[in-house]
Amino acid sequence: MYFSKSLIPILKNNPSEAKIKSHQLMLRTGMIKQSSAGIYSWLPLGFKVMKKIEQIVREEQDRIGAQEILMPTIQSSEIWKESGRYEDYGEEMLRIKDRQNRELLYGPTNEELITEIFRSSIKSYKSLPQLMYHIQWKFRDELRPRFGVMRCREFYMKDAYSFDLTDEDAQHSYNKFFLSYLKTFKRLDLSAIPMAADTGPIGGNLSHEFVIIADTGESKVYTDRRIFDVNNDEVALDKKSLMDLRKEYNKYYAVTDEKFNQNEFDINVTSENKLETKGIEVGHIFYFGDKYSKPMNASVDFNGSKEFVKMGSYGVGVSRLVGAIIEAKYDEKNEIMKWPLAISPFHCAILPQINKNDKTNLEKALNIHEHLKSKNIDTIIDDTDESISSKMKKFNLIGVPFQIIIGKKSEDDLVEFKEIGKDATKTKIEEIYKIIINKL
Ligand code: 5CA
Repeated sequence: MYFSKSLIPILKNNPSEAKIKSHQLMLRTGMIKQSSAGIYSWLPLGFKVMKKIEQIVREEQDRIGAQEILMPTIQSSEIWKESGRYEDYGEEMLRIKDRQNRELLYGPTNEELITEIFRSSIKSYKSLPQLMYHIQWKFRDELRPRFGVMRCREFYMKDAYSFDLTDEDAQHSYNKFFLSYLKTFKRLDLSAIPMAADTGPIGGNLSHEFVIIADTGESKVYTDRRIFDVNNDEVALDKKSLMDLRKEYNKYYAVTDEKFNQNEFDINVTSENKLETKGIEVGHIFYFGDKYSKPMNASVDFNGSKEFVKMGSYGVGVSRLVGAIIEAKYDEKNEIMKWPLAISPFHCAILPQINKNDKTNLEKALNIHEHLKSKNIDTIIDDTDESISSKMKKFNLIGVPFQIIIGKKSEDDLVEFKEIGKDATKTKIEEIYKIIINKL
């Protein structure tokens, strides 16, 4: 792919309306473009990153046996009236009327719709548990949309739902998602801490937010520092039973603002382990029993009696994660974005110095590009006539992990090769292929 032919509208300076790093960088590198307040178009660079995140989220849902479906963005008000949330949800819900004057809404979440699907499809306890998820746009008419993709009105979310016969089975499903979230965030190279949280408009009395510590976060959190050691313990993730894993986390105080209690904090955490800070909520899981199944009459037959199913719901902010990863990984001092390799917009950038009358560098770049493409390495050639140093600056800002520089100093099969954030070294092209393939 040629940079000159791609839709990557880079801005010279940080846009003044953006207050936090991720918002600035996403606008500056042309990842997104605002369409109206809290609503964005995703341009190729941003869209690629989001799709890669989405795929990792999807794989980890599939791994625990959740079934992927796709529900619509537009829902009927009827089911929301059944659950009682049509009034409760208030002004955050975007309400629409069709030409027959029927009340519709743009879904802010999907508990009602999935319950409706469940009750009309599943009749026997023998079909439980049922775990379903979808990845779909949501709309919440936030009072103050801000910080770019962090608090939008339209945003992309993975939401999953579990249906079980008993409370105990439902807790097991909750724990499966708990573990699956830890694995998902680990693959994204993030340390997201599960914190006891308020359930808000979703309801229920058990809930965890998964929070990345960051100054620019909107959630205030209070925790025992030792919980970070649990999060970094790979063995715990792989070996512990689900219940043991939950217990491991439960040993340490970690709560969001609404659950905070100074007395409990003082009793449970020594002063050197206390951490009061801010974070970004990238996921949120809920257990709410029969809050929806009872009013909506979603039950199964169990040995002749009718049992309302026990439900939970599990969200990941897929579009928010793009911004959250920037907040966590951006190197402010050197203006370098360090995407984890698995989700970087390109694996490799080839930066040839373009001379008017001599096509040698460009041809060399093309040959390398063809070879990398044949190995499924996602590569872009910057064929513009900018100087090498400005090309390098640009690709540091975008955050492409490997860069091949074909400048004056390049001889036949020797070019400058650098990994982002490190110095360039003269390297044989064959050697470069090996290094990149090894790291992927
Ligand atoms: N139905 C439940 C779980 S599926 C639910 O909607 N949970 S939620 O309200 O907590 O949202 C899930 C995740 O979506 C949040 O953890 C957050 O990462 C993301 N999210 C929520 N609101 C916004 C918003 N306005 N902009 C961007 N992302 C958001």
